[in-house]
Amino acid sequence: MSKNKGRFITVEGGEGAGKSTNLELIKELLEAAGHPVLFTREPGGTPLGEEIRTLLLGHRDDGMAAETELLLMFGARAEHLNRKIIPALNAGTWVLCDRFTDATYAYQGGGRGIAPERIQILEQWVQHDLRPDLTLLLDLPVEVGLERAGRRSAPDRFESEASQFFQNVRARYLDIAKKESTRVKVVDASMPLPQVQSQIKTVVGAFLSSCR
Ligand code: T5A
Repeated sequence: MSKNKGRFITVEGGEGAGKSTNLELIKELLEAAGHPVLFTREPGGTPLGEEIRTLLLGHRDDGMAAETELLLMFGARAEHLNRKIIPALNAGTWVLCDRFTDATYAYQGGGRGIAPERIQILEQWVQHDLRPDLTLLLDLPVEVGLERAGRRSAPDRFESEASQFFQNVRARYLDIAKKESTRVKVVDASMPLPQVQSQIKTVVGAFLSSCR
């Protein structure tokens, strides 16, 4: 990416990994280094994307086909990229996004069993060559994350899945991190918050240094 363009940073992890808790810290670290930051999330981030999010997360008596779920994720993403993310990056703003396409590989791929090759086709179609510059993967045992998430709010449609679904999600995330270790940095999110935040500061600090 050219020097005058913004950088694209994503935060990923299973349920209750602490993304919301730590996003503000990451934003502060980037801003302290002098970068304008746009904070956004997926699914969602635009008015239409937020409507799609409501459809995706809401409980449905008649369920939802895995393919529908996948296409809705990319529908929201196309809107988000075209209307918000790409214009911001082109204007030199750094974009900090709560989840992105790694979540699709993890949840719709690992969790629902859709072949990664099919996700890849949509990724290329919707994103072209755009990929995050840095991804922080907040990793923790499934039971710990679900217990934390359960303390916070009633389970949405994804959080209502069985434990094996989340084991598969976690395994796929870790697989991505292994294959793309330059971009994806794993943070041990099972630790107490000060230790998690110290790891995040190290990762973000190293990334900022590499951008100078
Ligand atoms: N999805 C998304 C897909 O299936 N495919 C896709 O392509 C995309 C983009 C919504 C859902 O969409 C799915 C995945 C998701 O199921 P979401 O709302 O971003 O995505 O996801 P959630 O995981 O539901 O987000 P949560 O808000 O539940 O979890 P967070 O943000 O990771 O966790 P957070 O910060 O709210 O923390 C949970 C609790 O733990 C405490 C916090 O205080 C809070 O109470 N906590 C800690 N406690 C102890 N020690 C620590 N270190 C702690 N850190 C946080």
